[in-house]
Amino acid sequence: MRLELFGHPFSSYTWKALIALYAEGIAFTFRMVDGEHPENGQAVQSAGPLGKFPVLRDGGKLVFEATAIIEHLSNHHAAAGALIPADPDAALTMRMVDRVFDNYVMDPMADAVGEYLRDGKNPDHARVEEARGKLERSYAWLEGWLASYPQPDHVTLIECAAAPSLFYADWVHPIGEPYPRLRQWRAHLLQLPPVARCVEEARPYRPFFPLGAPDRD
Ligand SMILES: N[C@@H](CCC(=O)N[C@@H](CS)C(=O)NCC(=O)O)C(=O)O
Repeated sequence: MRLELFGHPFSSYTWKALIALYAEGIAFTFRMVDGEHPENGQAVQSAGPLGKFPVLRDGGKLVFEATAIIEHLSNHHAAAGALIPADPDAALTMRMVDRVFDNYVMDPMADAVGEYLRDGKNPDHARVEEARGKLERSYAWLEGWLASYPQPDHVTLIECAAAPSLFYADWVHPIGEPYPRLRQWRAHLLQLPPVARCVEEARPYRPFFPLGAPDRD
């Protein structure tokens, strides 16, 4: 049975799953989660506790959490070892870095965006500054980490996590000149075909970015 991915083209976590699907050439049907497709929203609500997307439907199984979706694709649909290495220690390191992108890049980015969604004219500036401070610390850590990251010639869990989180984080708190490796890697990631496809599919929704989308990327 054909896989189905429930999500939205402007959603960073949807990108994370889409990048893996595109990179591995896995056939699937995209199910848009929006007001015009309430049945898709219902499927998402039935999967996890907070009704977040993306959600993957594989036959009778619903998989939520973007990382778990990539683990599922790696186990059942992708080339062996492509998304996540078979070696347990290498896989552990990859999962650790995946957590860095979700917890310390995506989360503070989403916190800042959430403030503007809550009240675009009157965001809580202290909370926005706190989120920016966390992003700055993450950028500094990633700059050091990149010095020894052997950038693979294929997409792994790390590229799936890094591309959307750095794409949007840079819109919230630009990656500054002290981080040349991170700036270069973000540009490199955005040019990877599976990522470039997500960027283009999301482009029509840029006017909805609560802080205002910059005129680049
Ligand atoms: N931990 C989740 C986070 C997913 C998430 O935050 N998704 C956002 C879209 S990027 C969402 O569902 N937003 C709608 C909502 O929170 O109701 C994952 O890794 O998939």
